[in-house]
Amino acid sequence: MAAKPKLHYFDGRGRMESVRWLLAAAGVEFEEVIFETAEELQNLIKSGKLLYEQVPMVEIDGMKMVQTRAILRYIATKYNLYGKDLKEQLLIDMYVEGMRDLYDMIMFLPLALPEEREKNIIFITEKATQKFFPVYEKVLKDGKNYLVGNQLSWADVHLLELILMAEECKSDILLAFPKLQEFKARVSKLPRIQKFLQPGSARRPPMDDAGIEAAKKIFKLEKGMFLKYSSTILAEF
Ligand code: GSN
Repeated sequence: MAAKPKLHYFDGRGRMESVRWLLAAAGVEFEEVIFETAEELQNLIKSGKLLYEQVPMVEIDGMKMVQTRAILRYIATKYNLYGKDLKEQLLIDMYVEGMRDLYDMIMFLPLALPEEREKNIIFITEKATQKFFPVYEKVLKDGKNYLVGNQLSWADVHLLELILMAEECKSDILLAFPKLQEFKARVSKLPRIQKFLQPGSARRPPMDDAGIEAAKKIFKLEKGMFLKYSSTILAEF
């Protein structure tokens, strides 16, 4: 039997959470090697196992994979969640890349300066409801159960993860999106996903203050780092 994939990361969502989601949706059991301190991360870097001295890193099929999207694409392809042909793969990429733009804004939100947080939530909510969610609502309007090819793909798994994250920012964010509400209910009931959504799974909760402080120390994140990113985004206003 092939060894279980081994996920190297800290004990939080971050960039690894989508990998956890996709493996769970594929029905693949995995192990996690969690580091808790900057020193442990430095030791992993010193071991030479990280191509860019960065995590997420996933050991799978004898490889040490890095770069989140590359990892996700490999898993999606291997477990038949990446469409049936090149055109379906392109659509999946187009949807996932759009989702990623919104996802990254939400992922960095805990790093916002306290005085910037509300402004960032308003910005994220506007982008979600005016730019991104209408795209997926429209795709699902044609009586489709899934975004691409009428079968579950990486794009669906990522969309559900994103919807749940966006709802943590604003609980009624799907109010004007009936198809996305149906999609959320339907995909949440798929047995593997349902299992992942149960307590006790590898799914991580939103970061609390202690978790944020721990992540800042591990990755030596700068104070106000989010502001640097978001000020570029906010310049669009
Ligand atoms: O998507 C990716 O995996 C890469 N393009 C980015 C990975 C990354 O930025 N990793 C950071 C941690 S933030 N989230 O996971 C990282 O490993 N920083 C450590 C360092 O010393 O740079």
